[in-house]
Amino acid sequence: MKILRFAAVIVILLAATVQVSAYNISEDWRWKVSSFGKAAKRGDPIKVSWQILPDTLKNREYTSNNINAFLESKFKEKFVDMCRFMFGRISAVSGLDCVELVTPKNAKQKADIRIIGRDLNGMNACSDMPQKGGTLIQMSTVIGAKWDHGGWINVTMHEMAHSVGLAHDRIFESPSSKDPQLNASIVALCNGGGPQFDDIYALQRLYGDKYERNGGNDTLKTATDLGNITSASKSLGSDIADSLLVKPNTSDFIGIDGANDVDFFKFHLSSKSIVSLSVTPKGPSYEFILEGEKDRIKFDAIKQSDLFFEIYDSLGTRLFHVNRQGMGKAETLSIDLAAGDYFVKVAGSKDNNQMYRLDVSAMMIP
Ligand SMILES: [Ca+2]
Ligand SMILES: [Ca+2]
Ligand SMILES: [Ca+2]
Ligand SMILES: [Zn+2]
Repeated sequence: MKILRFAAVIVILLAATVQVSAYNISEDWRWKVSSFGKAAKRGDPIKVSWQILPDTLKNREYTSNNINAFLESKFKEKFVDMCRFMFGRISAVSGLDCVELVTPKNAKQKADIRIIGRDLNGMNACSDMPQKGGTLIQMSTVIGAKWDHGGWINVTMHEMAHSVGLAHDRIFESPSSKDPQLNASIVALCNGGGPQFDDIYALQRLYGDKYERNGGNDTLKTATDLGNITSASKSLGSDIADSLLVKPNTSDFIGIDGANDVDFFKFHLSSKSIVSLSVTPKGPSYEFILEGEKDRIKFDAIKQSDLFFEIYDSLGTRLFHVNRQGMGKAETLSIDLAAGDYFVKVAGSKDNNQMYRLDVSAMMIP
């Protein structure tokens, strides 16, 4: 992990507005335009492409790129696998869909996120924040020659996080806090781990949860379908834990990403039932320091926005409005419903990202 200490360098100055939240992101550092289209508002999903830029393609003012030649002599396959893993994880846990640009040999097309290698004059690695025209992740093939594969993974994953809009903060009581010099929580446990809680939280604030893709679930008509509900509880958001640590095989993370997000879910009852619903704010609490600041800030992920939910029938008539509890507390409801289709709407009170878990189950009434 020591290598990361020196890798915490980004090209764009972090002088923009800093937010008091347990991550360091800004509206200005979001992918708003890519080769696939536009994301008008914060919380909108977007697709971006990435590639390890062929050595024959130069980029911007940099005349050299030797990443492929360098990797051939080191661990090319493993490196490509790691890039796929990391961008795959970002895509699995947020509305940002990162797809690999695969081009025929000698093609000149460039991806939105491009990884190159060159001599960085003493710097280990750096990345731009998201910007129109593409983002460059630059790895030093001179210093990198001394690293093992683990070192490369750490540094590259960290820069990848920058390339999608995450900046530095420093978290306490977290796996990354073992190294007090590690002034970057992004992708804390990089050794094969991928994005951690605060990374995912930030990614969803910028690009929404994965259900915001393909038109999203902000309306009754586009509700996320939960299918037929039985006595076996159906849950969404089941991977959001009380810990900052996120395992690489988990992807069930949802949230109300701010004032312009509501989440609609549709469910079906095949017979008259007692239906139990709950919406529970989820996530850990911890302390962090923003880059360049001194004061610790307390962050409680379950107290970011007071959630409520509503039930609608198949015609869109509101049947119940449930908001008995305040910030940080679960809302629950148990009701008799006839067979048919229903909708649940989840929303929050503040323009903050509030991750939550939704549980729905039904007991048939004989
Ligand atoms: Ca959402
Ligand atoms: Ca939504
Ligand atoms: Ca509430
Ligand atoms: Zn960095």
